[in-house]
Amino acid sequence: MRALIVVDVQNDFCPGGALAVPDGDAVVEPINRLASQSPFVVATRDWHPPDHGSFASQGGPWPRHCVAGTPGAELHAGIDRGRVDVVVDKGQAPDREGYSGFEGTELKRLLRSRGVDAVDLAGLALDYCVKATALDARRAGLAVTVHRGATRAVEVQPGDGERAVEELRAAGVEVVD
Ligand code: VGL
Ligand code: ZN
Repeated sequence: MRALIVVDVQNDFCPGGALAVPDGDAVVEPINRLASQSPFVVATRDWHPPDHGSFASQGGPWPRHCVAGTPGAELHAGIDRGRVDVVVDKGQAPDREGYSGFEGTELKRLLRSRGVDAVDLAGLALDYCVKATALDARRAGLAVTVHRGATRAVEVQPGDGERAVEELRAAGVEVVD
């Protein structure tokens, strides 16, 4: 059984958002296509407390983003919510990065309980939360396919997206267009 994991397609990661990923909203249409062909769809949300340790105000690397309950933390309005079976919120512990959808969540148990043995991944950002979620999915023993055209990278450093792809492939993740 396959599942699609849609990673963090939230307003704050899209153009105009607090931590906009270049061209971030371009993932919406390909994700809706993937979701329409997927028997089970999970959407993760970065869902931080207002004093999250990753925020610059707390000495972290990022501007304040995806504060739980704010409009910036909502899924992009273009995502077909009717296709999303479960929303998993992550990044809630103030002192942990929480990039991976598996970190501090029920995601592994959820997939197990549905008999999922293979996951398709898409969303934002390729070089952070998509990568971390894909690597944890491999560690959980799942077959993992990342749909690169349905992701975008932050690229704090130019080339981070390409390096993420290499790291994923080295870990046994299939990366397709
Ligand atoms: C993310 C930076 C900070 C992501 C989340 O979703 O890739 N990146 N928090
Ligand atoms: Zn975050």
